[in-house]
Amino acid sequence: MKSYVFFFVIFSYAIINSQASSLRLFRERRADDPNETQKEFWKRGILMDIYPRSFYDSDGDGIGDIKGITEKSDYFVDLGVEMIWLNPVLKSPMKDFGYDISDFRAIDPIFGTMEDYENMLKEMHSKNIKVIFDFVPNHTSDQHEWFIKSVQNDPKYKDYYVWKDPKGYNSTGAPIPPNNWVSIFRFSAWEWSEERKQFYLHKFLIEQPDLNYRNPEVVKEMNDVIRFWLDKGVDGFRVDAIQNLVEDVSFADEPAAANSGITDPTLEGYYNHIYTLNQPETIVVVRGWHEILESYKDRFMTLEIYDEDVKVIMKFYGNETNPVSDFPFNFFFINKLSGRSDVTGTRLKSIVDLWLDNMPKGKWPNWVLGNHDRNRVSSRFGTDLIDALNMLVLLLPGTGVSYYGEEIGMVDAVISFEDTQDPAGINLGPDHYTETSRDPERTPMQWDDTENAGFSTASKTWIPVNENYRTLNVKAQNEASQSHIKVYKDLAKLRLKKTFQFGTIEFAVATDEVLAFVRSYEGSPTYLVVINTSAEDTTVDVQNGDVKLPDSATVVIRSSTGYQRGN
Ligand SMILES: *[C@@H]1O[C@H](CO)[C@@H](O)[C@H](O)[C@H]1NC(C)=O
Ligand SMILES: *[C@@H]1O[C@H](CO)[C@@H](O)[C@H](O)[C@H]1NC(C)=O
Ligand SMILES: *[C@@H]1O[C@H](CO)[C@@H](O)[C@H](O)[C@H]1NC(C)=O
Ligand SMILES: *[C@@H]1O[C@H](CO)[C@@H](O)[C@H](O)[C@H]1NC(C)=O
Ligand SMILES: CC(=O)N[C@H]1CO[C@H](CO)[C@@H](O)[C@@H]1O
Ligand SMILES: [Ca+2]
Ligand SMILES: [Ca+2]
Repeated sequence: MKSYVFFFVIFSYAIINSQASSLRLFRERRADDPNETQKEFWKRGILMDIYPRSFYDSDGDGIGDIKGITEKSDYFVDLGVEMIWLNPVLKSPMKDFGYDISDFRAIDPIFGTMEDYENMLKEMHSKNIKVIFDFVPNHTSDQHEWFIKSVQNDPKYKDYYVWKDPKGYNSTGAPIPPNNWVSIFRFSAWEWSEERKQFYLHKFLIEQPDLNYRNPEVVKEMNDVIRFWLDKGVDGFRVDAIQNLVEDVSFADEPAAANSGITDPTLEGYYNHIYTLNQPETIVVVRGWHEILESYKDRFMTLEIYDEDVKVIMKFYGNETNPVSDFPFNFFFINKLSGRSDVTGTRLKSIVDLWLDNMPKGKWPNWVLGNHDRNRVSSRFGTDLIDALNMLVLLLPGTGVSYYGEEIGMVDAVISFEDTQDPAGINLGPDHYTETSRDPERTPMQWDDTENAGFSTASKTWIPVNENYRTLNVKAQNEASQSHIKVYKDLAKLRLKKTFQFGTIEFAVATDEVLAFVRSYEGSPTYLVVINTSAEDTTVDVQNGDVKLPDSATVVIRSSTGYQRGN
């Protein structure tokens, strides 16, 4: 395959005429920070999503753990990553790998103990690394004490979950679910409880009953969980699956989606989820959580929320007087780019514009390329684009978000059905599991070329290590003269400069072949970022675009792949 070249150029102290036409932040110069250092840590750093099962196994049982993450704290320092977000490590029967929580205040023994967690916090904080906690409010495990008591109709807990009577009984006397809602993991979202003689709602697995946020007691319980972890010293929350939080009170059937192309009504994608997704009440609950955070010093909250409509997402920022979160994750690079051919300068620019033009005044953007639910960036867009896409998310104005392993360009592994662990894959059976299984992007971190990629000393890891680890690993890339990890580290350093922290963005060129943008900040060097999205050799005149540029410049970073024609 041919490779791409990505120039990254600095113009010494050049002042570029601002073409800013919009009044939005980042379209124009900011003068509100006399000390020129970000007050909020979450604006400064890179946020890295760490999948604890796969990061580092400290005790040789084949599963990554909290001590393992602590042992690797220097890795984050070396990379320049200042915030880590751990996927859930709480007590769980692990039907959905920690997203089914049976105790919101206890660490699962697979991952370690509360003491391990506290030690990790201490260690990370001593190295100026913030720890973001994964808060999973949409449901609990069916093994949670609240659910067990709810099934028994315990007066305190009976309305903690979403219970409904059957619509009726069929001719053989079996109860019929209250409506046609389906689970994200397929089939009815309602499960019958023989004991209580009612159905409960589960938007995910049967073992993950949905909490009832219309019950003020539930809201209070979850607020207490948030306070518990803030008191422990976590620096913030990434809140899981916000879109599923509250359901419409009508409990009406959902209509089929127009043009979904899906004909199987047991599948989630068949429906238009007008009664189960992003209901207006959700925002009220989320705002309540943010208020709790505000009563602590220096904490952060981001939301996992999916919606096609940018306006729906933007509501989750709130406004200057009524914040809802620090930012909802920006998944548009994920949702609007389905493969290599979608990655063009024009498309990338339109996605950046979509966010910046719709973001409420005074808010802070963020950029996400991948996470534990999405195929690896290399596998979606091509291994040659890794450096370019890391440049994009780390050098645009705002917080850059990375999934562990993207700094070395890890790729999806091929996992057999027998080795598959993810219920989202297993539920579809051996013929279709690859369509939804999230295991390929969750394989162990590739540290070096020793057994199990240096991840674990076990004879078998919880999912197989990607076979390419012998050549693709941290050690090899640190030793190479040029590599993805080296580019990543350089980018991490560069993004701390004033120009990237506070500067404006202007697009110099956006064509099918190239995206070039300029970051500038008065009194600081101006930078030009040029990303080659072409499949062929292309000549581009960056000075002929919309931004006036000086005649000479110096290359400060370029991609590790591709040709090296001069400086
Ligand atoms: C700038 O930083 C100094 C030292 O930290 C602090 O005392 C001062 O209040 C800051 N000024 C502003 C305007 O934030
Ligand atoms: C009644 O419902 C049960 C459980 O869903 C199902 O197994 C059975 O086939 C249904 N019977 C009829 C006659 O629809
Ligand atoms: C901010 O949001 C609150 C709550 O939605 C609303 O009442 C208020 O009018 C908004 N303020 C502005 C300036 O838009
Ligand atoms: C852009 O990438 C293509 C595809 O790999 C390559 O052929 C071309 O030489 C690159 N152009 C530049 C200017 O690096
Ligand atoms: C978007 C989404 O589904 N997020 C999470 C919500 O909870 C389920 C079940 O626990 C997880 O599997 C998802 O990753
Ligand atoms: Ca372990
Ligand atoms: Ca719900």
